[in-house]
Formats: sequence, C-alpha cells, structure tokens
Amino acid sequence: MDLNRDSDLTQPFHPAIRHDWTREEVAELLALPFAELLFRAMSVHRAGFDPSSVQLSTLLSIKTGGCPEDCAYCPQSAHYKTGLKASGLMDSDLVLDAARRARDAGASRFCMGAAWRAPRDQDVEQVAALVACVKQLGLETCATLGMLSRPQADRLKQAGLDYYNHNLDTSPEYYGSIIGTRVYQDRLDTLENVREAGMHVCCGGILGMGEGPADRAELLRTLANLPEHPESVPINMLVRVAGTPLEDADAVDPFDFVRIIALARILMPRSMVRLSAGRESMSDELQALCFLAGANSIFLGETLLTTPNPSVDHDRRLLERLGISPMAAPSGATRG
Ligand code: SAM
Ligand code: DTB
Ligand code: SF4
Repeated sequence: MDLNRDSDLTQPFHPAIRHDWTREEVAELLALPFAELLFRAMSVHRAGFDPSSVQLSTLLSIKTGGCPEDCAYCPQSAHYKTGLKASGLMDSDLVLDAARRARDAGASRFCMGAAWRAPRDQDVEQVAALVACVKQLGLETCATLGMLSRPQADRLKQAGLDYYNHNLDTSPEYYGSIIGTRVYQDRLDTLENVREAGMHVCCGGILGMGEGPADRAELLRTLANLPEHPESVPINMLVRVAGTPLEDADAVDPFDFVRIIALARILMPRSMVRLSAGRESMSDELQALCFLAGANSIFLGETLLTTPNPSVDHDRRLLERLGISPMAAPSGATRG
C-alpha cells in the first residue's frame, strides 16, 4: 500500500493485500499523527466496505468454566478463583432457543464458545450436531473450542461451520507472560488446520494485558503476514475480572485502542475488524471513533461468554444515532 496517499484522491483506491509487512512500516504507521492514521484507515475501509454497515454476531458459552489452561485474562480458567460456576455442555434445545433469539434480535452469526483446552472427538461430534441445527435457522455459524486437529476441523467444516475463532491474543514475545500451558506455535497449528479444512478464520487479540506498543504492533503484523488474512479480526479490550492475575491491569489509553483498530484496518484491508470485548466500559464516543477507524463488526447481546456486554437496546440506539445499519447474513443461508 502507498503509505503516502496524497497523490490523486479522484482515482479509485485499491489497497494492496500484503503479507510482507515489516516492523519498520508498522511502527511508522503507528507513529503517525492521529488524524493522519485515521484518514488512511478510513480510505482503506471505504475501498473495501460500506462504512455505514456493521456485522452483528451473538456469542453463547455452550460449556462454561473449569478450563485447564492458565490464560491470565480468563475468568474460565480453573487456575483462578473467579466465582464462576463451571458447567457441562449445554442442552441443544437451550442452544437453539438462544440462537433463535439472537437471530430475532438482528444477529447474522451465532458463535458458540467452549472452555476447553482442546475438544475430544466426542465433543466435536456434539458441537457438529449443534452447528447443523443453528445453520438451519438461517444464521452463519462460528465456534471457539480450543485447539483442533485437522480431522476435527474437517468434521466441523462438514457439519457446516462457517468460522472458527482462535486468537493469538498478543505478540509471540509477550505470549509466555500471559499463558504458560501452551505455546504460540500451538495456536498457529490450529489456525492452519482450520484454514486447510476450508473454514473462515476469526483471529485477533486482547489489549490491556500489560503489553507494550511493540507487542500490539507485532500481534497485528503476525496476523497480516499469515498466508491468508483472517476473515475476521476481533480486537478485545481486556475485561478485568476479579480473581484473575490481570484484575488490576492498567486501563488502555482510548486513543491507543483506536490506533490499533486503524492499524488492523490498514494491514488487513478486506478483513472484518471486530470491536469485541470491553464495549461495556467504552463510551459511545469511543465506539464511534472505532467505527470511523475501520471496525465493522460487534457482538450483540447482553453477555459475551461470561461477562457483560451493552444491552441490545443501547446498541440499536447507538447504531441508529450513527446512521449505521446491520449487515445482512450472506444470501444462501437457509432459514427455517
Ligand atoms: N477456550 C477457547 C480458546 O481459548 O480459544 C475458546 C474460548 S476463549 C474464552 C476465547 C477468547 O476470549 C480468548 O482467546 C480471548 O481472546 C478472549 N477472552 C477471554 N477472556 C477475556 C477477557 N477477560 N477480556 C477480553 N477477552 C477475553
Ligand atoms: C473474541 O475474540 N472475543 C470473544 C469471542 N472472540 C469468543 C470472547 C470474549 C470473552 C470475554 C470474556 C468473557 O465474557 O468470558
Ligand atoms: Fe481456557 Fe480459552 Fe479461557 Fe484460556 S481463554 S482459560 S483456553 S477458556
């Protein structure tokens, strides 16, 4: 991409899809004055998307808590006392009721999350059955179940799973300060299995875990330099949960958060950038800045997996005030 896009603004702009971003280029973008960075991100956004349209997904925790991993941010880790009640896989009737409600509230995608390090094959079978039923409702499907083998990814694809979420969370360098029970390469391996199975990849990270600006830049550079850009890039602001090691982490400077959204938009021009966890503690004005910077999807519904999210009424009103409309599910989704 032309980093100095001041030539001829009357010409159509087609940002290049690159996988060879250097540390220097990314640092240069992050060091731009705020208005300049936002202008570039907005130009890239408009070249690929209608900037007044935002995709809505709804999350459901289908298996909560008791996770053997030690992710320092996570209320569902069995390593920390967060007061969360662990539960087994949810009954399919309840999952389908929740999916129907999500659809009726305006979501186009339903994302099922499970607190597993890695599902067993029998777990994958049960989730595959849920995926097939949710698809029948006319919703796109997404799941986040932990590490997947290639045959497990194939099975989920065959059941109709559209997206698999698996976050890199932070830079390769900072990863070990946040998670001790697995390594970065484990995450990359699962992402490759998901890709090879032919599913869309949803992969992003969390800001506010004590990482520095270089870690944030490296997270996004790692994502952009994957063989294919994730179709969906969730940027989460840490939800500080009492009992986790990060309960007292310093808050992220809101302008730094917007800069990271803008950087994600510039590095991955055709990806959906999701303004994910943390909206409950963001002002409407900060969220509006994130949409300007290129965020074009959010989670709709009062609860994320276990923590609060803004109410559907509040979000509807916010989108209305900004003249933003919900993106429809792609045609081809069957509705029953
Ligand atoms: N166990 C699976 C895994 O780790 O991939 C799936 C569920 S896990 C809860 C999904 C993602 O939620 C994590 O990768 C992390 O990015 C995000 N997450 C978890 N706790 C969070 C928190 N307190 N604040 C922000 N994001 C969080
Ligand atoms: C993602 O990046 N964020 C979502 C979704 N993908 C699975 C999860 C956020 C979880 C926030 C903490 C919780 O509610 O438990
Ligand atoms: Fe388990 Fe996922 Fe939470 Fe880590 S983020 S503790 S793997 S549920």
